[in-house]
Parts: sequence; C-alpha cells; structure tokens
Amino acid sequence: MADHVCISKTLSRWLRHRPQSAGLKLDAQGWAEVDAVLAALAAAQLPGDFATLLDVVDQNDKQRFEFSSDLAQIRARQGHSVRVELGLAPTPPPAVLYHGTIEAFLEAIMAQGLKRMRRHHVHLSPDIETARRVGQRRGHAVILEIDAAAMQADGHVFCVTANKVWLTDSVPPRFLKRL
Ligand code: HQG
Repeated sequence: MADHVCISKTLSRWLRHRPQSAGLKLDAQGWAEVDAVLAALAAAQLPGDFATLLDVVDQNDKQRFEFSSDLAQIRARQGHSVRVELGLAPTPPPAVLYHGTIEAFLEAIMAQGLKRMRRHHVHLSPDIETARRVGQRRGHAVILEIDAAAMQADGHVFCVTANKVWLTDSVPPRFLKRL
C-alpha cells in the first residue's frame, strides 16, 4: 500500500505538472502512453508492471487517474498545471457548491474571489465534507459556500470531472459566503 501511495503521488507529479521530468509526453488531452509510464516507474525504482498500475488507478482514494478505453494511455482527471484540454462538456452545476480553504487565505479570497492559482481551474466540491477534506490539507479548514446557480445565471461556465470535482475559471467575491 505504501507503494501505491508513492506511485500515485509520482503519477500526479508526472501527469499533472512535470511530464518532462520522467521523459514523458502528454498529448493535447493530457494522455501519456502507458508503456512509457511503466518504463518511467521502473526507472524510478517503483513497480513498473501493468497489474500494479491498474490496481493503483482502480484503488486511488480520489479516482485521480483514468485509462483510455483500450488501456494504452493514462491521464490525470484534473489538477493539471501543464496546458491540457480535458474535453469536459459545460454542465449546469447544483445550486450551491463548496470550497475548503484556510483562514490565512480568506482576506485575499474575499477581496479577489477564488482564483485558479497554479491550476487550470478553481476546484469546487459538491458537499461540505469533501470541501473540509480539501481545506484540511493546509490546516484548520474554513468552508466557503458558492452560489453556483447565481454564477451560472451570470454566464459562468462549470464542468464536472468523472470523480465529481466541479471546475470553473474563477469565483468573484459576491458569490462567496463563509459558513
Ligand atoms: C487558495 C486536491 C489567496 C485556495 C484537493 C487554495 C482538491 C486563494 C489554494 C484539489 C485565492 C490553491 C484542489 C486567492 C484561491 N487568494 N488564496 N484569491 N483563490 N486561493 O491546491 O482547491 O489530491 O490549487 O483556497 O483535494 O486546495 O491534488 O487548490 O487553498 O480536490 O487530487 O489557494 O487538489 O486534490 O490550492 O485543491 P490548490 P485546492 P488532489
């Protein structure tokens, strides 16, 4: 299992942020060749067999990765800092969404709104529990409620990933409420 976490963290780094650090190439939709990923894992002294990779993708706590239908390619479902086009269709959001952050960021967030920072999108959660988990990565979580219905009425576009992360470009302060 320790191996699984290590492989998952390594895959996140390669498939979202630094493919070149492992000699990988991502196509425009973020896909890498599975064979190249297995070779890179082996070169990094990690298990480089397909069965383990299948297991890591399947068991991943947040379902961060997906295979192409022919299992020849693999990509991260979201969270990229490298330029990729995930090909997600705009989707009407639920009336409210949530974002977990920490107190230290609040003043800036309430002044500027939620910005995508180093990622391609602002990441929003469908429920408070998930938002709390996201915020807790950094300390004591503060939960913001987002008036997604009003944002959509205002022309903001939302997409949802297969693992239920809602993505949008930015959230202006007027749509944010601290819970
Ligand atoms: C904050 C993980 C100051 C924002 C998680 C957050 C999620 C601002 C941080 C996914 C700001 C960015 C995404 C502003 C936003 N001023 N701070 N104007 N606007 N922030 O990691 O949402 O494990 O890029 O509140 O579970 O924390 O990677 O975004 O604290 O699903 O799969 O700037 O990443 O998933 O941090 O997390 P991040 P996030 P994975």
